[in-house]
Amino acid sequence: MRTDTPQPVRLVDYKAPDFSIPDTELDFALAPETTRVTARLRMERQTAGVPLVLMGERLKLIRVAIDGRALEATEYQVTAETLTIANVPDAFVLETEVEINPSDNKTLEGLYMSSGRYCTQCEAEGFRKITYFLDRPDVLSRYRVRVEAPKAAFPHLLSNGNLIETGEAGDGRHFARWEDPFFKPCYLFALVAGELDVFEDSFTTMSGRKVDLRIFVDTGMAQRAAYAMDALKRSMKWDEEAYGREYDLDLFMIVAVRDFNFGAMENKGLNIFNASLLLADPATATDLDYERIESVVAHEYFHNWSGNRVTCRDWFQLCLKEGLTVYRDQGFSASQRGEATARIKDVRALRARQFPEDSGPLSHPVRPSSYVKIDNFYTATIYEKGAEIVGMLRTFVGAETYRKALDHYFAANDGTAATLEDFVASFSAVTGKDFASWLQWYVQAGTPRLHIRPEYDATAKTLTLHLRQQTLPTPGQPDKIALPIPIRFGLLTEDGKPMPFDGGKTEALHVFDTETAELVLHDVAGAPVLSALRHFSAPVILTIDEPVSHAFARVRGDADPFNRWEAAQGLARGLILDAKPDAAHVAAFAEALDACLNDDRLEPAFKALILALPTESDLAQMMNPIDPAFIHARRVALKAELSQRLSVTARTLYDQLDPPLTFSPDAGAAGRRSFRNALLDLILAGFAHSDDKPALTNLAEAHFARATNMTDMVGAIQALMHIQGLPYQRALDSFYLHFRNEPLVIDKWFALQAGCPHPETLKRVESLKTHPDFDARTPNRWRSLVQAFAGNQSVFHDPSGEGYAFLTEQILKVDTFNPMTAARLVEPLSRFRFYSEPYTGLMRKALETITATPKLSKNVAELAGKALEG
Ligand code: B3K
Ligand code: ZN
Repeated sequence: MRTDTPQPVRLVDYKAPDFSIPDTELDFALAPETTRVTARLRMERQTAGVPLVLMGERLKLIRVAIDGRALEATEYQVTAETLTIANVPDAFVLETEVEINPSDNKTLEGLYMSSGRYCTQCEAEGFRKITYFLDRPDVLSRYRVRVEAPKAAFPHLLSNGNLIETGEAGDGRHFARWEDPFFKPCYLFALVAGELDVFEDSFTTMSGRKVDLRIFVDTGMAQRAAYAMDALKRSMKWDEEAYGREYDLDLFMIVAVRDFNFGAMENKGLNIFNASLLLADPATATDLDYERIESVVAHEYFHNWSGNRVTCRDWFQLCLKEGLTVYRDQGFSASQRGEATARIKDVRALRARQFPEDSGPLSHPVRPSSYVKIDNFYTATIYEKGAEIVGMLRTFVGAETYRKALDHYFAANDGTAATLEDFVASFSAVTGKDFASWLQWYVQAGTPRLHIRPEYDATAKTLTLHLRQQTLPTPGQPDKIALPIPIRFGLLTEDGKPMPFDGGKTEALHVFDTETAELVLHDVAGAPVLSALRHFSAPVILTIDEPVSHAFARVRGDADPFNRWEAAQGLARGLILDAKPDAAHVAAFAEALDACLNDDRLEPAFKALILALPTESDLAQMMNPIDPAFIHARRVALKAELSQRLSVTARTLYDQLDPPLTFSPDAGAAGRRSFRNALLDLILAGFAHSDDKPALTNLAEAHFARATNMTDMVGAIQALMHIQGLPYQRALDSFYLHFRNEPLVIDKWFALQAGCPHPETLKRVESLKTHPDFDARTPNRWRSLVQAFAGNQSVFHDPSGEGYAFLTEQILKVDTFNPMTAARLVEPLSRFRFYSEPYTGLMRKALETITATPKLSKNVAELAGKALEG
């Protein structure tokens, strides 16, 4: 076990900065191993009598001067993480010159090289790897940047803001000067230099200003940026209409890079993207890729206001920008792709990632109170639960008031580093109400459980809803309080028709904010079916005391499509987790699905969603202790049974859905493809019990052979997973041969195999790690194998423990050079206490192996340590 446990940073210790830096001038003389960075910082003292302490890591200090006077070595002190100057005036210019080595920087933080280009990643604390600075988000500065590099190899020299000047610098070198007129924290600084192709367009803002839009990509790939550009223009328009937010510079640039620790980054005027979230064409990108590109392009663009113009006072307020921006991008996606399906997908993601996090040892509030490495807190809780809180506030105040509150927030905090209190205060300002209880959603960790017991009184024609909420203790928070839970609800008859209440209402909203309460509804003509938490109006775990027939009624006809889907998921969960489910219920469930599949009023995208059974990790959350093998076997069995019962419908609909000749990435066409692939998967799920296996094999192979886009290819390979053996292998080999020069597609090839829920996968993954195309130093490639494997429940949780050993080995390997990426994969081991034996003991052992490793990074040590503490 490590003994040098690093001290956590605590929210209660927050102190405003001792110095401000109104102006920052940076000069980069780029060289792969010896880049020189000269910084001239105009600084002003804010606290009397304190030394100047700047952050800096992995920097070779060449010189330091104050107001033009070079300091003697005795006048300053350098440690591995700081530069301290004991005596500085109240206002001065600090000049430092440092040397850094971008080509040796495999952490992919600070300035590093990717495919022969320079690029940067500064959020959260990467700027300190570029130069000495007050690397904290509440130090806002105006940047002027000069970049110089050899012209032939680095024709494009990019940074934030507006391009002021370019010119020759002698010896085949050239330079560019950039100026960003907006004050920004250093985490939004960016620089890119290299050879790139550019896809150009423009956008005219609502006030008539023309903005040049440029997306820079690998040479030869410009056309693959067309969809991202289209998404960008739609995002710009939507943000003007939905939030009144206009873009503020004359130029907006995006650069796609291959080596990136996560999805994308919102640097002011110069977003940097992981190429996997930017490049798309039908042959190489799936519909899911298109959907993600659209949402991430929007997300990073929306940050220009929620994050850049109004930034965070400290990293504890991270969800101020992330939760709000996720909420904004979800609104955009819903507007482009349909409210109901977008909501279902968002909730599915919330449940898959945030709910488990919030019930395990890594549970933390949306505003954490302490951290060791802030990189570990870019979590589903901060992003997705943070977005849910914004959504609840909007549900509570209504759309119009929400818009006023947001207008108020942006106006009141523009150009500042704000807090969650500032955000919530805007709701008070426009409503005159107190929002203190809502702030508790940011402070209290854990997913509230909401229980409803409906009680009908036939004489009084009333329905009483007995409400109860409870949040279980989480690490460091043993006692919980009641939170305001907005419950949107309606009533139905047993055959799924709306049933009015309270003088003719069909839907109402109740904010439940005590531990227990009773809500009485009047004028209820007969015993109703309750449809509660419509549109998933709060991020809680809902249980209703009701007969199973009520869930069937909701599947048949709930006016709220979310609850229709939700009811089907609930029924499926019950049927899977019950070792001997009632045969009549299985038959009724199949019939209910059959009716949905044949209902022409429902969108194909919705049908695909209702057909997808809850995932194994979703089911695991309902089982105590978790037995992954049981869950897998039961889920396979139910799917096989549904395949058999729905075979005629599935085959008829599949045949009717022949793909059109031309490809369109729009939501309608994508929905039809996803439905057709879901039907194929359902048909093939009956393979093991089929008496015509050759026919099913032909069907899947034909789907593969005729696929004209990546979505159908992936759909075919997934269908072939039910068959395994030669047909599966032939498809994989042909896929590899066809795409071997397309790194993003080869990532999919690795991920598909690692995600295959077949026991053979364990062996396959072991051999893939020695495949010539596997490279642990490229995060995309590493994740495609390791993350996909760790998410493959039945295989990862092999009772031999080999899956855990594989993950442990990979985490430790990557931790030696890229701790941020390695730490992201500790989570699958963290919930070991919830599993049955032998899993629980083997997972604990894997964590102990990790924590016992010498020279473990702070990132991995923090998470593995917390997981073991429980
Ligand atoms: N703000 C970045 C995430 C930075 C992660 C740093 N470890 C992208 C985003 O959420 O928009
Ligand atoms: Zn973000």
